[in-house]
Parts: sequence; structure tokens; C-alpha cells
Amino acid sequence: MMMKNWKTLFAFVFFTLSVSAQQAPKPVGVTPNSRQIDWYNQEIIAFFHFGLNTFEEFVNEGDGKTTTALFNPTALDCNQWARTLKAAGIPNGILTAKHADGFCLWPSEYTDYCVKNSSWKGGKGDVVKEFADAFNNNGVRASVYLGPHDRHEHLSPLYNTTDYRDYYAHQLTELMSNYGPMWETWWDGAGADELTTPIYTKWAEIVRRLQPQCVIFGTKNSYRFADVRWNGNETGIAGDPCWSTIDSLSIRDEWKHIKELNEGQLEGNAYIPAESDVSIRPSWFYHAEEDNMVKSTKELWDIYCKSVGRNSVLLLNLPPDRKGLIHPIDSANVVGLRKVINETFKTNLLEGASVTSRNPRGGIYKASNMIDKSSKTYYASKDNVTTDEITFRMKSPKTFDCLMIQEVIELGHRTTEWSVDYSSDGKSWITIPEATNKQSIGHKWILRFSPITAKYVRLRITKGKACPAIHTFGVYKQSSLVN
Ligand code: OTN
Repeated sequence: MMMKNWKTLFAFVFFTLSVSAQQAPKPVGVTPNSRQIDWYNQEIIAFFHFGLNTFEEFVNEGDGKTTTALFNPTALDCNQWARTLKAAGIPNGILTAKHADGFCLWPSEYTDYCVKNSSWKGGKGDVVKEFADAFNNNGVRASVYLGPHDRHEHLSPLYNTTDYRDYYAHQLTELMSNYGPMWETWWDGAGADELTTPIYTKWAEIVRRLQPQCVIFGTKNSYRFADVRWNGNETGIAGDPCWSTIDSLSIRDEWKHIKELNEGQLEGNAYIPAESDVSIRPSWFYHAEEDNMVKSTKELWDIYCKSVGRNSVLLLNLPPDRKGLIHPIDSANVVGLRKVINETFKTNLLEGASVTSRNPRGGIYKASNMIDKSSKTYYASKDNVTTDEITFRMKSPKTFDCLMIQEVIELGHRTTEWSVDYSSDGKSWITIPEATNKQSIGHKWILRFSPITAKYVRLRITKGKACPAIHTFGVYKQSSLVN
């Protein structure tokens, strides 16, 4: 009887220990909300700068005085925009419903400075409606930029910030109520210094109430509500490192904190990841004289690797022309980017490799999960370690010039230093120079380097805030279209 009790106790202790070893790692630090996780998974979002500026020579920031009659796209087709995004694998697009000149692309009840008084469709048109309907019908998400700064409104003798707060609130309510789901709203900080946190509080309440899934791009005095931050430049290039966390109060004065915006802050008190905005052309609005200056597929691939591949989301501007169409060169180059991404990441050359790790957690958190293509599984090390070494032995030597790694973002930034080595015999190792002492991982980190041929690859995690939790690790050969 006594013996049986000891056996039962032993079995219980063994069971408890093995179950606790298999529990998921606990999150560390601040972590993303569901909007942010969804936003990260989109990877690329399109920007559409379209409005009066499109119809003016060399203008990108209209002064609010231009006559509304000028707005007259001759063949507007938002289905063509949506089809371009589908072909480019871009799931979401943000339209400048009102840019800094204050001209509204929808017939707002609250202003005459809008499509109602344009030549287009005899003043009966609504670009936001055509855009939202076309996107919803094509299975692409619609989003809006409602510029906080409004030069036209500033020209009014009745202008004061309280009235403007309410004017903007009414317009935001129109956009958030009348056009179906909206997935992101953009609070550009340009010219918006007079807008205080209490003003944004009122606006944020409207977004959260009417469109709870809508991601807020915030700057300056709206960081308290921001799901995502500006990356500190308009070149589409995120920092290295690029932490999703930031000290939200210290970045209010953004021109003094460009580095922090670009790189994030590991010990930041808020999870506000970086969105990287850039135009496919030199200007934000379409100008025919820039038709020969469109970024090539190769340039876009470089930007993708330095934005999405640096734990950020790429916001790529594809400005419609005076017809109201995306220019064929812009379209071809962005569809080319998708081809390059798909070709490059089609085959993880580590697939089928045997994988061993130094500090396995055990249970379902197997090291081979890193190469299993599943979005649900991941590798985790045991608790109380912050370092690890994971070795991949391929069946035969392979040639690669790119690597990609993903952390489990729901569990917070965990790994803070990592390197990747290769070997032909599993005994003597060489560290890839471009993959030496890297810092952040987050949603996705991509590195490119000169081709390497090796049979063994090793991921060395050398520092962290908690035990590593790695979703994906792979080595790839870049598409021949960019090499
Ligand atoms: O002169 N600027 O206003 C300016 C110059 C270069 C790059 C950006 C800006 S404005 C800046 O735009 C960002 C989006 O690209 C954010 O909205 C920032 O808050 C805003 O200040």
C-alpha cells in the first residue's frame, strides 16, 4: 500500500513537471493588441494620394485656395485600383479622403470645398464611395486618410481650433459611418502641431466606437491612441534594430526623436510598431513628368526587405493619375515585387533538415516547428534561459543568399541579440557578416548577403529578455528577377 502511494506521488510529480515544461511561455513586456497583430500580417498596405493636387502642376501640398472645379478625373475606375492590389498581393488601401489642402473626395455635409463643387460627374460623384464599394467587391480592405491639417479651413475667418475639432469630428463620423468597414485611419502629423491630445481624444472615441477594428496611425499629440507610429522618414526604410515598443511620451516632439521613431526603444512603455511610408514616385501625388522615375521592382524589393523585413509594415503610395487610374508602370513594378517575394520565399532550403537545439522546452514547442510552414506552431526554449543554439543539418549542401526569421509577437520582444553561422561539416563555423549580433526580430526580419553554400546552418540566440519563442527560420535563394 505504502509502495503504491510513493509510486502515485512520483507519477504525479513527474506528470506535473512535464506538463509545466510544456506550458506556453509567458508574455514579456508590452504586447500587441488584436488590431496590431492583424496589421502586421498584412505586411504591405497601399496609399492612394489623389485629389486637387493631382490636377495641378508640381503641387503636392495644396494651399487650400485652388478652385474645386479643377478636380475632374476623366476615367476614374477604383476597380482598376483594387485589381492592381489583388495582383500585387496587397490586402488594404488607404485613400486620402482629405489631404492638407482640405479638399474632400466625398460630398461632405459640412463643407463646400469638396467633390460637390467639382466638374467631375456634374458634382454628383463620391470618390470615397466608389473606392470603398470597389474594394469591398474585390475583397480588398478600404481605409481612409483624413488629414488633421486643413489649409482651406484655416483660411476661413471663422476658424478656431474648437470649431475645427467639431468640423473634423463630423467628417470623421461621415467616413466611419457611411462607407462600410474601415481598416486604418491616418493622422498625419504634418502641420498638425496645434492639435492637442484632448482634440484627438474626441476623434479617437469616434473611431473606436464606429470602427473598433480600425488601426489608428498616430503622431505627436495622438500617440496615446496610436496603434502604429511613423518610422521617422518617408523613404520606407525602418531602423536596424526596429523595436515595436517605444516610450510614447518622449516621442511627442518627433523631430528631436527621429532615431527613436525609426528604431523604437526596447524598454518602451507602449507597443506602437513602425509603419514605413514611401511613394513609388518622387512625389506623393501623380505628376506625368515623373513617369520615368517610378521605383523599379528591384528598388521596391530593397525597400520591402528594409521595411517588412525590419519588423515594420510597408505603406506604399501608388498615386492615381488624372484619368483616375494607376499608371501601368507603377502597376507592373508593384506586381513584379509580389512575384519576387513569392519566388524568393517559396522554398525554405532548410525544409527537411534535421534540427537540434540546446535548450528545448519540450512538448509541442519542437525546434522543427521553425521550418514547418505552419502559422500556428513555434519553437520555444525552456523557461529561465534567454539564450539558445539551434542547428539545422540539411541532407545536402544548399546555396542561399537570404534569411528570414519571425518571433512570436503575441509574446512580446524576447530575443535581443542573435547571429547566424554556417558550416560544411558541423564542426567549424563561420558567422555570416550581415547576420552578426543582430538585435530585434519581431514580426519578420530579413537579411540578404552574398551567396553561401553550406550543409549546416546555426541560429545563435545570445541575449534576451525571456526564453526565445521563434515562429519561423529559413534560408532562401533570392528570385533571379532581382539578382
Ligand atoms: O516637412 N515635413 O512636414 C516633413 C518632411 C519630411 C518628412 C515628413 C514630414 S511631415 C511628417 O510626415 C509623417 C508621415 O510621412 C508623419 O505624419 C509626421 O508626423 C509628419 O511630421
